[in-house]
Amino acid sequence: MSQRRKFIKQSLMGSALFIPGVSSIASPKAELLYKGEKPLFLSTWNHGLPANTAAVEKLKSGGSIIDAVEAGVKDTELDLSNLSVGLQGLPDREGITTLDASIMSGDGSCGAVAFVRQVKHPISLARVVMEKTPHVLIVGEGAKQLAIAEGFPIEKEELSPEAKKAYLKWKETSQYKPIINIENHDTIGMIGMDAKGNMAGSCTTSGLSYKMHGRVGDSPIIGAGLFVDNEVGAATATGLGESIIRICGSFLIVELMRQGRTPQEACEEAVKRLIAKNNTNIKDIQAGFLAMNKDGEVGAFAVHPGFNFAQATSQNNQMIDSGSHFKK
Ligand code: SD4
Repeated sequence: MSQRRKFIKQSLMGSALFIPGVSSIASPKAELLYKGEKPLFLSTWNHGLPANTAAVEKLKSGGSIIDAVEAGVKDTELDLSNLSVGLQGLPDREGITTLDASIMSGDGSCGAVAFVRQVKHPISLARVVMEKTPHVLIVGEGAKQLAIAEGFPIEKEELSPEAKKAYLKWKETSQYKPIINIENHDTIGMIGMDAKGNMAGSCTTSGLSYKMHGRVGDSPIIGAGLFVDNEVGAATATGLGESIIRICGSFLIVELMRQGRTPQEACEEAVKRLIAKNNTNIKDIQAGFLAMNKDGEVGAFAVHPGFNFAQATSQNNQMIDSGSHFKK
């Protein structure tokens, strides 16, 4: 069986494992999912497919791996059907859409923005932070000032028709339930490697819908939503940011790979850790991780079923269902 077929046919179910508060789970059987060709891109959720295409195109046209991961998620930032990324994303509880993004290169350079308003491409602003400032993270009004100084257009602050409709509906009850489950997600995290083995990653989101004003999730936190190290590999995350920040999820995965775990084993260990540290309400929390190591081996795992991702080489681009801790 080809590596790719083996990857798709992955079996992740094993014997039962006890986690307090959780009845129906299975212990995963860690296995190497895929040994990829290079270049290689992994992106979260369905919109990862067009994002990967944009990233591969960028590399093919002579762009660097950082150019590629930026171009890839810029595609998602403009996707009007995605209510979790870009200015069309669902707003916070005050009705204001605020964006978070980060970008990182395998040499350790990184930049991020958080709590940004009126900027269509927060990922490009994160890249400006990385390349043109001595800082790593710039937030709020300061990020907007940077955008203006760098010539980014400042958009009118108004909700997209779909986001407005959803917000008005939410306001009927204004229930503050900060959960991300299998119906409520779509942040894009992308990790990639060029033919020479240089790695980079990007992550961009409008965050948790109806969050408190000023809330920042994992996506712009280097080590939580994204981490890349050319010597080892890369990881990115999606899901309830608070649960991911608590375990430094992406950094944890890269460090586990550094200690010899496969990307799949590392993702499974991170999910186990996340469940252990968030077990009081784990039924309501979805979180998923993607990882690749410098040999082009990949891994993916989530708390609950339903987490999928797109995997692309220069030859093909396909959706893959990740495994999960919980039985379907
Ligand atoms: C956050 N991790 O702000 C993001 C949300 C997310 O799919 O991943 N949505 O917590």
